[in-house]
Amino acid sequence: MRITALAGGVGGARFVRGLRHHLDTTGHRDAEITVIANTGDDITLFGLRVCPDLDTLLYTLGGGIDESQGWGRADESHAVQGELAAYGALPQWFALGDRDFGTHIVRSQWLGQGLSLSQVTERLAQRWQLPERGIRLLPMTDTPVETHVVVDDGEGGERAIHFQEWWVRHQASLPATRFVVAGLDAAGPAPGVLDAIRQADVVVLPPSNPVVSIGIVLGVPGVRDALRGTTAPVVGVSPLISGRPVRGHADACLAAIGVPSTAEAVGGLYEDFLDAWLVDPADAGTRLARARVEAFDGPLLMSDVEATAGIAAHLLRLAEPAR
Ligand code: GDP
Ligand code: FO1
Ligand code: CA
Repeated sequence: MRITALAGGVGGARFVRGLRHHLDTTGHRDAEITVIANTGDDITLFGLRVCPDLDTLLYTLGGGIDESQGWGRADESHAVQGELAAYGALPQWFALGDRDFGTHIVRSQWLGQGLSLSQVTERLAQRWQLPERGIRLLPMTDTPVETHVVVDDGEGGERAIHFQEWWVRHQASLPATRFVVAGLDAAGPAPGVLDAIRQADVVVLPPSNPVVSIGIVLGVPGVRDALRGTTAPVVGVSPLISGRPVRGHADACLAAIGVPSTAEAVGGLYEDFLDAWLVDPADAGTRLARARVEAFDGPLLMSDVEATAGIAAHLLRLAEPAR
């Protein structure tokens, strides 16, 4: 079985880890998961290319994640960041740990040698033994793209800031009027991305941020058409419960694009290709025009790997009738 997932960072990574666990414990070790990751979060800091969602996927699926934080490395130290601060090097609002720095240094070195982001990601994934675990990690595109947030400057004008500055430094508290993804129009899908959607047996949408994770992947030219055209059922998990994100600021992102913060409205963003939508029991009243909606038989929370595997199992069952 070939399963393709579109993913952001923490929500996407935790879901794929649970999906892998479900497959491995139900006699489907040979099932292959291809993850198409958002790269709109990427940023160049201190001359190094940082890819937060790809790294969260690498560390979570490879066993090196800081579990409580959800991003960054376990057993992390911050000596380099301390040195940078002593020199007054900016920015200081983005926490980069020493182990994590290793990833950014080697990635930047390989990109500088002319490797594509896909090739670099393949090398990083080997270190984390993703292929051995039946997981292929693809960036959505090899073209550098960066999500920017247009915010009110408080004097009747607008300015655009990098998504990370809005999310991390300002905690999404500056009212956003829109998102602009620099480079996306001219970006092509990375090698393997469209085939992974077209040739999948099931396409899954983890409970990733609908605007700045899944929404960005959908903006890569060709991706949305591939989802509309694939013969595979496309099934998704709501990232909202009772109108609130489980973590992060998806509500602020939805407000910026004029979409209500509800499981129903988020499912509606995918209506042109979605076949089934899994929601929390609190959102059992959700209705979508085309997609089948089911409520999970417990809280839709990825509280641990076992609980997440249960959510993944339910989602795969939703894909079955159409398969
Ligand atoms: P990010 O890139 O690190 O922000 O991660 P993603 O975009 O992959 O996922 C973020 C989304 O995951 C947020 O909108 C959360 O509401 C959602 N999320 C996180 N944990 C859970 C959970 O346990 N259950 C559900 N249903 N959604 C979750
Ligand atoms: N998130 C934060 O809230 N604060 C940070 O300082 C921070 C640093 C960071 C460093 C590397 C990395 O891979 C991720 C990091 N994140 C941090 C998480 C991440 O940037 C955001 O949560 C997501 O990009 C939002 O989708
Ligand atoms: Ca992200």
